[in-house]
Order: sequence, then structure tokens, then C-alpha cells
Amino acid sequence: MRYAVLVTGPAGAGKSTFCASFMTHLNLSKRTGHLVNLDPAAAPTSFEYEPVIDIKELVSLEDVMNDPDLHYGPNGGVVYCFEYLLQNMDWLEEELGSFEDDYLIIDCPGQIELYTHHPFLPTLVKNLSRLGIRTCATYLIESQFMEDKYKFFSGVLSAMSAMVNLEIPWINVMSKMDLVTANAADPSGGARNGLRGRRNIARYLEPDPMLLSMAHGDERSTPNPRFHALNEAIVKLIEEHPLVSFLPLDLTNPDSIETVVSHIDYTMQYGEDEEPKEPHDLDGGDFADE
Ligand SMILES: Nc1nc2c(ncn2[C@@H]2O[C@H](COP(=O)(O)OP(=O)(O)O)[C@@H](O)[C@H]2O)c(=O)[nH]1
Ligand SMILES: [Mg+2]
Repeated sequence: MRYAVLVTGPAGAGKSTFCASFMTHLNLSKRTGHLVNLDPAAAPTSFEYEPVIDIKELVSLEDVMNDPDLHYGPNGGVVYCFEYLLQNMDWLEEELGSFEDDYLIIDCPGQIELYTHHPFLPTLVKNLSRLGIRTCATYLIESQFMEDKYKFFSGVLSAMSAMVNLEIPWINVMSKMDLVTANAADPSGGARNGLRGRRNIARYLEPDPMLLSMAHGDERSTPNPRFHALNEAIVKLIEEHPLVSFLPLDLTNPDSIETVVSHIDYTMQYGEDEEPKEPHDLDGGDFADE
């Protein structure tokens, strides 16, 4: 059985950093993971691990932007790269073909339109499942989103939008929790962030829609009364569809990585239908070299 974990989320959420920690964690657990880079704009030096498959070998943002016939800026250029990959799925299939019992960690690009309306991810997922690869997705939002209720809820809505577009198991992750832990220990930093203590953090990890309709006088952003009805409607939507909760990820804490990886394994039912090997080996009488 082959497995793939899509690491998704907005730009700067910590996807590539998480992919590297994920690889390290698998190595330390004597498991093998393979890194796949699908970000055509990834910096060449940003890889702690060399990807076994790299979209940049098919098409890179740099090449597209330097192509005098195309006239693309960075955003149009990235979208062009996705379209190009979609039209050349046989390339990906060929690259994937050489791996049998695998655990792929797929580092995705951060363009938000990919998660709201572009067919890139749904098509990618369809192709992975056609190839018999069991796939799940993680969606990372950085903990700084919790500093501002409105930014946070726009993050929740983007996660929901990405989720409903992909019919695969899905795990939301609140990344960079090391920054929150540091601030929570420092009372002035905590207050500056509007995050006072663990109880408040819990209300973000299991999003409490009431956060949105409550006015805090000391918040940096006070709600505009004109948006009251809209906020109420969003609160109702989130209450009626409690699809989104977040697993905290603190890369400075190995237990935290372990917890997130175990949720990923569980959601993909990793290893559940691997054949038990010992009985066969014993029957064959030759188990010395296994
Ligand atoms: N403090 C902290 N910074 C992080 C963490 N993960 C990533 N970063 C930083 O956030 C920035 C974006 O990270 P990157 O992994 O490139 O994000 P991507 O765009 O989602 O791939 C980089 O400067 C990282 O060093 C984290 O867990 N804690
Ligand atoms: Mg990245």
C-alpha cells in the first residue's frame, strides 16, 4: 500500500519546515518517507531533504517568468505552473511509478486560490487515488492567526473551503505553537497578543464561534457594527458545521510532532492492511534473511 500526505495551507504557514521535521521524525522512528515538492516557486536552498520528485524538474516559476513568450508575473506564473502540471499528470504518474511501498510527504504551494476554487488539488487527489495511493491532507495555519479574531476566522473559513473541495481525510494543524507558548509565559507578550492563557488557546483550537461575536474593548481590531449581521451569519455557519478543529504543532517539542504524525497515520489507517510477515516466513522455512 502506498500513502501520501498532502501538506497544504497558506504561504508562510510552515509547510516546508513541517515536511522536513516530518521526514526527520520518520527517520528517527526507523520509517522511510519520501519528500515530494509540488511548489514551483520553492527556493532551491530551502530543502533540508532532497525531494525524490520535484515539480521544478517539470516546470519552475523561474523558467515561466523568464520565458519571453509568456509575459507572466509571479502570480500568473504560479497558476501557469499548476495548469501545466494538470496537463502533464502522466509526468507525475511516471515519477510516482518507481515507488511501491511508500509514504510520500507532499509539500504543496501556498497560493490561497488553490484551496478555494482552483481544480489543482481535487485533480491531484483524483489522480493519486486512481493510482491506488491512500491520501490524506493536513492544512496548516500559523499560530499568529490567533492574534486577531478576524484573521483567525478567515483562516477557519479557508480551511473549511479547502476541506469541502477534497473528499479525503483531513487534519487541521495550528503550526508555530512555539511562538504562542513563549508569549503565554510572558504576561505582557500574552496580553499584546490577545491570547491570555491556555483556556483561551483552547477556544481557538476548537474554534468557539462566539469569539467572533464577542467585543473585547482591548483588542487591536474592534468590530465594525456594520459587519454584525455578517459575523452572526458566519458564527451560525461554523456552529452548524463544526468541521474545523486544530491540532497544535510545536516543532521544538518532539512529543508534539509525534502526536500530529500519529493522527496522520491513524486517519490514513497506515499499516492496517500490511500483511503480517512472520507466519509466511516461518512456513517457507527460510526466514534468516528477512
Ligand atoms: N517559530 C517558528 N517559525 C517557523 C516554524 N515553522 C516555520 N517557521 C518559519 O516560518 C517561515 C515560513 O516557513 P515555511 O516552512 O517556508 O512556510 P511555507 O511557505 O508554508 O512552506 C520561515 O521563516 C520559517 O523559519 C515554527 O514551527 N516555529
Ligand atoms: Mg514552502
